[in-house]
Amino acid sequence: MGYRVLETDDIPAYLRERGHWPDGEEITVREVSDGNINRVFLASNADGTRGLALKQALPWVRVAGPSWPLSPDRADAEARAYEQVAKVAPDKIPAIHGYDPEHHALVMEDLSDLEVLRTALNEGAPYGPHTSARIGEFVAQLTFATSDFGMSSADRKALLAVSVNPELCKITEDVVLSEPYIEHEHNHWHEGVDDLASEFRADDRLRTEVADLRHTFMTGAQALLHGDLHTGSIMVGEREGAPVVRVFDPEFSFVGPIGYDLGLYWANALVSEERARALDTLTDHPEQLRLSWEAFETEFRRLWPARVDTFFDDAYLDRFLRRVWTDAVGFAGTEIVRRVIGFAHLTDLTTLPDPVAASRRTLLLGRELIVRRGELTDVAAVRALVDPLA
Ligand code: SR1
Ligand code: MG
Repeated sequence: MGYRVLETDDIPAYLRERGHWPDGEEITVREVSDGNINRVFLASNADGTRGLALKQALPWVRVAGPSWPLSPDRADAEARAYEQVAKVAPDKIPAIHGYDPEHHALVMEDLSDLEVLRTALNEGAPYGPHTSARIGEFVAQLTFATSDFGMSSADRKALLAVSVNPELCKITEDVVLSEPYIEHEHNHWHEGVDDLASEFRADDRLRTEVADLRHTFMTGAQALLHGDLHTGSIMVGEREGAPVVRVFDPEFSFVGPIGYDLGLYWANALVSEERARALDTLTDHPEQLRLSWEAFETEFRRLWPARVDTFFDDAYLDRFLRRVWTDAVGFAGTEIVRRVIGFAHLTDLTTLPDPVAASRRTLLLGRELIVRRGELTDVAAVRALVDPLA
């Protein structure tokens, strides 16, 4: 394996050795691994006044085990992404205390006073007053700074070179952007959507549109992305009476099309909407598209006058943002589809007493977003699509 995989009992000594914890103070550690890929531990002292999170990359996909090997170097991509975000949006990520490339381990702020956005939404909570606006700003701040608008041409080429993340990009190219549309052993689905899964695999128009989005993902090197910006990569809560939003887990980060980050957020909001409809609870989810897009666009336009290359004129900005929008709508569709008939499903749907009706609506919505993205030119058009599917 080439490096030490840390177990719960190893963490206290590891944190002390690396200077993250004072000698002599007791440490309690618990494993809280929840995502598909890595392990996460939380360490705290006896009275809870000190806490840290440690995330380590295993040499395989955690939920699949050694049968799905994956280089732990992905942790380097995550550490690099945090470094970039820290320059432009430090208030929207956890504080990073150190990265250990030898053990592929990140030590960072313990966010356990906050809640994973997906968990909160699944419990019927609202998004919180500024969550989607912060997410839109996050995407604008990170992507403007790392685009050809925010960096010199030479600096951008250097960023592109160090930010390649081939293994994790390949996972997205496979599990998000092709496997759900072909026969593949990774795919699984509820028998209640059997017919739709077959239809999607036989739908040539859908396949060509997904191929187009996939190629945009592979070639559209617009800016550094988070790369996996779903509601399980966002923590929300309150500190000192003020709302707090933190984005984490940027291990899929690479230089790609900006619409991918927005699209993932939108897709997960729209899946939450289907859950809410099934349970007859809050349905403020489609509104999150408007809130995040408006914040993204406002922030990107605010930053625009500082662009380093003024050959890009204001009319080009309008065109660029329209492209980002259309890409985002299409990528939202692909994220929705893969979460129902691909490898990694969402608890939003799987924990419903009867997931079939919501899953069917979700799949149909995903297909519409993909194939009709060119005509869905604003939030109202997407909203209008959500309702008639009821
Ligand atoms: C094999 S990894 C499956 C999914 O988990 C991650 O969170 C990404 O969303 C990836 O697509
Ligand atoms: Mg993740």
